[in-house]
Amino acid sequence: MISEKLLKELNKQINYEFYSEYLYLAMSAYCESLDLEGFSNFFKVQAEEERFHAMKLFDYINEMDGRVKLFAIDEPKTSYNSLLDVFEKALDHEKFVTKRIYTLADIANEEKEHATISFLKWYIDEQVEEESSFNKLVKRLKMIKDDSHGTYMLDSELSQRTFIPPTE
Ligand code: OFO
Repeated sequence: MISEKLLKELNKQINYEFYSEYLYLAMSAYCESLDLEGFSNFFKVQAEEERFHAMKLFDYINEMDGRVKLFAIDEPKTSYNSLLDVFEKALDHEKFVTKRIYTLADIANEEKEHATISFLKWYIDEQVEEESSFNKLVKRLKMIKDDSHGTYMLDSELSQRTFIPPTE
């Protein structure tokens, strides 16, 4: 059984993950508005990943005999100044989520809640990957700047991304 304090934060995290799904769908729609289908695809797949993160928490709370609470999802930002702006905002968002996961891990540690400490390890590792992936794309977009050829090359690369549900 998870403590009330930890349960409250885990439920809040479900909301943050669904918000992330929404935010990345908004970013996908922005890229679509620029006719950049590869970038749009990248964010659609990212949104699917976020849904997976939310549902993994949902299932964990149920498994631990806790009560899942779903809160209203905030409206995501829908307009951006450029592709670089989108990716910089996405990277900032991932840094925020990493801090949230660390807060959860701190509470689980304080409460010596070993099952949740073990469960959160997956999210800690996942955040390393998420930040790294956005960081690399921010750097590439800075190199590309206004070069349309470079933009279309990256668009074509990102069109190949598919959602593969993690097995563990
Ligand atoms: Fe759920 O990792 Fe991104 O936000």
